[in-house]
Amino acid sequence: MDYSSNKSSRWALPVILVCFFVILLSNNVVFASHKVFIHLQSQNAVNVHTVHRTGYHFQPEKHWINDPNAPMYFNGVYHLFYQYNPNGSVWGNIVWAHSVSKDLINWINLEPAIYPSKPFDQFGTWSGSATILPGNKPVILYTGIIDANQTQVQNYAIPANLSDPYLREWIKPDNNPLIIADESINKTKFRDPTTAWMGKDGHWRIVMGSLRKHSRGLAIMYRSKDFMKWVKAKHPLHSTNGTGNWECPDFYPVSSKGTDGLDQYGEEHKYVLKNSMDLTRFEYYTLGKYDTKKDRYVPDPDSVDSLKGLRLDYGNFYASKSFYDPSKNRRVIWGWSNESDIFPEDDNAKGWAGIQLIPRKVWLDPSGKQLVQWPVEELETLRTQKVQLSNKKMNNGEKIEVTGITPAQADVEVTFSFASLDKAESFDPKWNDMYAQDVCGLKGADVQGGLGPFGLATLATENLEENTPVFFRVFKAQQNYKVLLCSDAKRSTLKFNETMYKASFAGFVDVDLADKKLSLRSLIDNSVIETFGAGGKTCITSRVYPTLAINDEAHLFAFNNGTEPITIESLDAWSMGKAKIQY
Ligand SMILES: *[C@@H]1O[C@H](CO)[C@@H](O)[C@H](O)[C@H]1NC(C)=O
Ligand SMILES: *[C@@H]1O[C@H](CO)[C@@H](O)[C@H](O)[C@H]1NC(C)=O
Ligand SMILES: *[C@@H]1O[C@H](CO)[C@@H](O)[C@H](O)[C@H]1NC(C)=O
Ligand SMILES: *[C@@H]1O[C@H](CO)[C@@H](O)[C@H](O)[C@H]1NC(C)=O
Ligand SMILES: *[C@@H]1O[C@H](CO)[C@@H](O)[C@H](O)[C@H]1NC(C)=O
Ligand SMILES: *[C@@H]1O[C@H](CO)[C@@H](O)[C@H](O)[C@H]1NC(C)=O
Ligand SMILES: *[C@@H]1O[C@H](CO)[C@@H](O)[C@H](O)[C@H]1NC(C)=O
Ligand SMILES: *[C@H]1O[C@@H](CO)[C@H](O)[C@@H](O)[C@@H]1NC(C)=O
Repeated sequence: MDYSSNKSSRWALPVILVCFFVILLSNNVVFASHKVFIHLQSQNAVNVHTVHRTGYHFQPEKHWINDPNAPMYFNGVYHLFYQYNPNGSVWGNIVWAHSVSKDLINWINLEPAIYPSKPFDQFGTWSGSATILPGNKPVILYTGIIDANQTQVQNYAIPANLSDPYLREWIKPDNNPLIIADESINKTKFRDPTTAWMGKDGHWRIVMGSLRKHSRGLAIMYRSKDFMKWVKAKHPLHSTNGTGNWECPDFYPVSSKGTDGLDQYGEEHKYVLKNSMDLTRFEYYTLGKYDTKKDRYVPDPDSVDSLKGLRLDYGNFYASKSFYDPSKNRRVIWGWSNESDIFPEDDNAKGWAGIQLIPRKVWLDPSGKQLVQWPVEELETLRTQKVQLSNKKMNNGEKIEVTGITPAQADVEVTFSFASLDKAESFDPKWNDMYAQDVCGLKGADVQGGLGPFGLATLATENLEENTPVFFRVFKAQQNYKVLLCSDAKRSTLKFNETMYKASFAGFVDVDLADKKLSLRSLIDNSVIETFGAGGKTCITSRVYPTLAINDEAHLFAFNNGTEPITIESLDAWSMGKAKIQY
C-alpha cells in the first residue's frame, strides 16, 4: 500500500501537493490522501525508548515499519518482508526489510531484500506479495514508484541463489517493469499486487488495488501465460462504489469444513476478498463465489459489501496479507498495527513506530457467514507461569485481580457465564445506523448496565484510573440479542490525553447465547492488546501507552459493572516470555 498516516504535525499544517516545487518548500505534504514529513524522515533515532516496546510482537530494533509484505513458507523457513524506513521513525525511504523464522515467533533479521535502485523503482519500493511458481521457485511482485508524481508500476524480483536457505539476496531483472497502467487507470492509485493464482486455463492472475472516479474501489485484474507478459482483463475481479481507494487486496479460497487452509483456486470453494480502505484506514472483507467463467468475484447476497461490512479487526490493524502454509495446512494472516501518537514528532522522539501483530490462523466459520481468526499455535511456546481461576462470581461493581503472572506481558483466556438474559439493556434502534465503535463510545466500561459491561481491565492501575477495558455488553434488540465487544482506550493513559488516539474500538459478535456464555482471549504486550472474542469471531487490536500501569506496576482484573451477576467460569492466564528477535 501507500503510506499510512493521517497524522497532523505540530510544526506545519498539511499542504496539498500540487507540484514538485511544493515538496521542496514544505515540511509536510500530502501525496493523495497521505502525509509525508520530509523534515523527519531521515532523522536517525538517537534514543530508542523502551517503555512501550513489545516483548513478543515483531519489531525491528528501531525506526518506522508498516505493511507486512510477501509472507511465505519456503523450504522450511518462514519469510517476512515489511515496509521499513532504515533512516527514521516516520514514513519515508521505504525498503523491503527481510526477516526469517522457523516458527513465526522468533526471528532473524537480514539485510533489506528490495530497495530503490533502478529506473523502475527509484522513487519507491512499495508493497507486494510472493508466489511460489511450479518447480518450487519463489517470485515477488511489488509496486515500484518511478517518478516524483508517484507513478506506480508492478515489478518482480527473484532470489539470487535458491540454495541459500534464507534467500538473502534478491535480483530485480532488467525486463522490469512487468506492468504499466494504461490510460483507463489512475497511475497514482495502482498498487499492491496479490499472490498470483492459476485458472483452469493454465494462466496466472493477479489483482492490484485501485480507485475509479472519486469513490469506486476496484481490484484490477491481469492475466499471464508465462508470468512475464501480463494483459489487463476487460473487467476488474470486483469493484464497489462508495468505498474509496483499495489498498493491499487479498483474494483466497476458504474451506467450507474444518479449519484447514486452501491453496488451490476453483469454482467449488467459497472465497474471501479483503481490502484495506484508505478512506477509513480499516480492513473489510466479503465472502462470496468466484465465477471462473466470467473471471469475477461475486459477494454472497448476505455479505455486506460496503464500509458497513465485516472487518478482519475492528481496531488498529491494517494492510494485512495472508499466505498458505503447506507445513501445517493452514492459512495465516499478518497485519500491521500503527502507533497511537497523533504527532509524528512523538514517534521521532521514541525512535520507533509500528509493530507486526501476532500471525493469525484464519478459516471460515461453520455458519459460512464470517471468518474466524486465532493466534498461531506457536505463540503458546512463549507461555511461562500460569494461573487459573474458576467459578468466581462477580456482582455488580465487583472486580477480581488476576495475580501471579506479569500483567504487562500476558496471554489470557477467559469464559464468562450468566444465569439469565433478562437484564440485557434494550438496543436503541438509532444505533443501527451507527458503527459499533460509536456505541462503545457511549456505553463505556464505567457506564453501569444490565448484562454487562463485564470483561477484563488490562494494563490497569490498582484503582483503574488508568486501564484499557476489554468487555462485552449484551443488548436486547427487537428480534434478537446484540453482543458488543469493546476495547476502549479512553482511560488507557493519564499523560497523553490530548496527544494520543484513544479510540473506543468495538465490533458486534455474531454468537449464539443459548449456553449463556461468552469467551475472550487477550494478548497483552506493553502497548498492544489483541483481543479475540467468542473464539476469534470478532477481533480488536488497541495500541495504548499507559504511564503508571507499566512493567511490574501493571495489573489485570476481571470486572462486572452490570446488574446481572457474572461468573468467571474459567480463566487461564500466562506470563509471556520475550520473542527472540536477532537484529
Ligand atoms: C488520480 O488520483 C490522484 C490522487 O488522488 C488525483 O489527484 C487525480 O485527480 C486522479 N487522476 C485521475 C485521472 O482521476
Ligand atoms: C539512509 O542511511 C544510509 C546509511 O546511513 C545512507 O547511505 C542513505 O543515504 C540514507 N538515505 C537517506 C534518504 O537519508
Ligand atoms: C508530473 O506531473 C506534472 C503535471 O501533470 C507534469 O507536468 C510533470 O512533467 C510530471 N513530472 C514527472 C517527473 O513525471
Ligand atoms: C548459494 O548458497 C549456497 C548455500 O548457502 C552456497 O553454498 C553457495 O555457495 C551459494 N552460491 C553462490 C553462487 O553464492
Ligand atoms: C458512487 O458513489 C458516489 C459517492 O458516494 C455517488 O456520487 C455516485 O453517484 C455513485 N455512482 C454510482 C454509479 O452508483
Ligand atoms: C466500573 O464502574 C465503576 C463505577 O462507575 C468505575 O469506577 C470503574 O472504573 C468501572 N470499571 C471499569 C473497568 O471501567
Ligand atoms: C487525563 O484524563 C483523565 C481521565 O479523564 C484525567 O483523570 C487526567 O487528569 C487527565 N490528565 C491530564 C494530564 O490531563
Ligand atoms: C493509525 O494512527 C492513528 C492516529 O494517528 C490514525 O488515526 C489511524 O488512521 C492510523 N491507522 C492507519 C492504518 O494508518
